[in-house]
Amino acid sequence: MSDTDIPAEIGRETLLSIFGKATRIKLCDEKFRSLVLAGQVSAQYYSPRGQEIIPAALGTLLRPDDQVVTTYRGLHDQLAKGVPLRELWAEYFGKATGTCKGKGGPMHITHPASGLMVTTGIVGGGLPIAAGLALAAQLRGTDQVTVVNFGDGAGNIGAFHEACNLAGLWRLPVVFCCQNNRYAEHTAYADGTSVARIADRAAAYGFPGVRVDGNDPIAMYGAAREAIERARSGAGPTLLEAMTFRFYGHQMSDQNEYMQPGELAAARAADPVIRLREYLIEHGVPEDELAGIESTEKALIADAVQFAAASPSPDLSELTTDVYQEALI
Ligand SMILES: Cc1ncc(C[n+]2csc(CCOP(=O)(O)OP(=O)(O)O)c2C)c(N)n1
Ligand SMILES: [Mg+2]
Repeated sequence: MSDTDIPAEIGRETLLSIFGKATRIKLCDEKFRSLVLAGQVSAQYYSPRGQEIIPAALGTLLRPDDQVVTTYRGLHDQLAKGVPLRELWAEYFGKATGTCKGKGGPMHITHPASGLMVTTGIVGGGLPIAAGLALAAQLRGTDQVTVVNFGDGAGNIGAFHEACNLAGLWRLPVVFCCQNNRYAEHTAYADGTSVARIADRAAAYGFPGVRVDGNDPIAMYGAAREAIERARSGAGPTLLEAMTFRFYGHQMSDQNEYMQPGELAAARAADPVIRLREYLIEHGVPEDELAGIESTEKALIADAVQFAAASPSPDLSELTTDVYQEALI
């Protein structure tokens, strides 16, 4: 086969860009988990391993001035939106050189310069914030798009429904991206959700809902492109339900005993990053080119980890800064 077999609607360069972003996410996740397990970093960490393709596809479509909101399971979304590696790692380490001067940590990454507006630990809390960001863009008359990522469990939170209602009413330029990894903490999707598809809920709010295989880069890219174009053109929101799986449970202490036998092994055997690598090779991309992307990413990550480790912790005097607007104190 040759790269001419890669479907024209995505093309070689876009697929390689998705591979590059997914590789960065996978390698950062592997590095962070190994540092936590070795006791070298102490942090509350929720691995997005297995969910890489969703933000990697979105990230190739979004402009730098578009906006993203994510959750505690957000490393993949932050990296794919382009948060710089050094500042991101420093924030994960709680260092003064981090995106939030070390005062946010992994659960609160914010980097407006790259459009990563909020990371929140409040399940469902990101959706009304994203609706507000989209409303602000609409009022300013820009064509910026806001994407909010959240889990399947968040689809059962009141804030989801309130945000969808207002976004539908005001035709806000927002994409609601539900990363359905089939579990909310230890509760299986069907044990907590009244509908077979979260995407079906969009109909109640008057805009399209689409379920897509979030681990398939070509399908995910196509669905994301349509949703982003809809928002950018002023035609309003989309609820994108991207099906996926998380490889390391809810959090790092998870024993995964609540899952169906064989479910986790099957998901890991279908690793979307490995599958994309194999697809690219089968379609004529030289393995050397992919290995080159991987070794470049490894070197950049090693540099960022070193930078973060060598950076100072925030000074005690920082404790009360950035809490209130200075002029109001
Ligand atoms: C409002 C609120 N309720 C409960 C929690 C505790 N909690 C943290 S993560 C989580 C599960 C959310 O699952 P899902 O939305 O599917 O996201 P995932 O962790 O699978 O990415 C819960 C219940 C919380 N952080 N916030
Ligand atoms: Mg979930």
